[in-house]
Amino acid sequence: WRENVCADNRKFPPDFKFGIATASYQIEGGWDADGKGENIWDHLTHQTNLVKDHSTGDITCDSYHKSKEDLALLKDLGVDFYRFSLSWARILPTGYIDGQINEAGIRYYEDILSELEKHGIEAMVTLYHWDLPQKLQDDFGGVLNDTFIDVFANYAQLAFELFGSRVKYWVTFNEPFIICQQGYENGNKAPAITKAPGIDLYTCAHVVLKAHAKVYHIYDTFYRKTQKGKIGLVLNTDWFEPASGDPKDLEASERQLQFQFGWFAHPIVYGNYPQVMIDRIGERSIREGFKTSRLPKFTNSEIEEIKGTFDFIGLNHYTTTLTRWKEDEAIGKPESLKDISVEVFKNPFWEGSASSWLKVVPWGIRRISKWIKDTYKNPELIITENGYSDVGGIFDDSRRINYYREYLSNVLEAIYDDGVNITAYTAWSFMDNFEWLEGYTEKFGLFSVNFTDPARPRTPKSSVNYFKNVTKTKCVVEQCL
Ligand code: PNW
Repeated sequence: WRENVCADNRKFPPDFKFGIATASYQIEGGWDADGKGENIWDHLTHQTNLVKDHSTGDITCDSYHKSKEDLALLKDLGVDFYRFSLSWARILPTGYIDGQINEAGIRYYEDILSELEKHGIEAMVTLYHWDLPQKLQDDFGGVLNDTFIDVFANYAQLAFELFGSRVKYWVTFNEPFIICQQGYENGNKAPAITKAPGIDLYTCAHVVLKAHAKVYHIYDTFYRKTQKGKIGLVLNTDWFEPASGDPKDLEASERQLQFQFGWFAHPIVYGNYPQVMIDRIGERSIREGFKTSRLPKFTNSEIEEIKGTFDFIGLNHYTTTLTRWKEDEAIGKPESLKDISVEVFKNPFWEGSASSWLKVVPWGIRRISKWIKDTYKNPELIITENGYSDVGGIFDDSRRINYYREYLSNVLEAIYDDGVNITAYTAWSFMDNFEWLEGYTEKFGLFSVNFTDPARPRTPKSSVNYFKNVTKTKCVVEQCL
């Protein structure tokens, strides 16, 4: 079948784009350099023992001081675009627009954008990849408070003003599911507040969705015409494969997808949460003794405001999980997993990676893409992250090459055989970096970084050559050269 994939008509379309991704806290370092403010990840890594190897992002890849060098490597990779995020507290140290504006931070991003422009690489900029200014967390509880909406909108508008003429794609939030579910339910991400399971995560999502919509409209109304970019939201999900052909397992798979992807996709496409979430959370809340649903309600005008707020949907996809129907959980202390009530597990035969959750299941990316096409009226879909982790120190990373080849080949099938409107693909990640609570124990980079050397030298792994061939030939197998 590989020859097949290699045939001319199986190349990616001529206007299909390839990019590679990073996030500010994971690569920049310079955590307090030149006036940058503290953010919730600085706070978590300095004040808690939650990171596995007790590491921090204080220096990490030191990209704050090495961006010229990094941009040269990007140029050499041949990517069409670079996906990176802005460190909010580097631009606005307190998070507020009426606080101090940090010129050094602005210059840092301006330099990156001019280098990209010089090299003919487009910019995809994420406004929020999890590093909230700590002051906003302290002052009003961050994303749990409606105050966040205007504060975020002011920051976003500043970013449009400063950088928008050179940004082709804007992303408001990276993975609201993770922000809310891990930040406020299981404690796997900052601010790791787990006081109100089954409640806070839904409040968080409600605020994030309203903030997203507000910023979409600001861009749409004031900047789109002159800046000519696109703006969207990045959502993460596994493909959830039914464990059997039993209709109940199909129902479980669909419910799991609705509670994860639909939680955010349904509002931005149709204006409100998926009915299955409204029904199940509402009903359980009442039985638990709440007066109203733990899932907040949008007003009619909010529904109108949120509906249609995307030019593209970004998909971060890494792996697949099996789902099996199970009996609804007994009523007790609220918990979001009880709201879903689906059994999830992995096939033990699937190839693993350095991340316990990441199994190599290439056909999953084709199925999730098709599901999104069918469920959300065939939106423009951009794969904003996809990648494979190892433990580091592996330069001949044939497992990673295999992962990319097989996943990309399934993306081709999604495009040509299923008619999914996928316009771009982004590999995670440009270089090894700080993998959140896993610290430096899981490495996703195409470039290796030596974290024990103060100069943080970058070394290409074999996957760099592979990816170069892909960007050059738009084909996933070597024979296309
Ligand atoms: C993404 N999951 O998060 C993030 O956007 C990156 O910052 C991160 O480094 C990368 O994936 C690798 O983990 C994810 O549970 C978090 O399936 C969780 C999952 C997937 C992606």
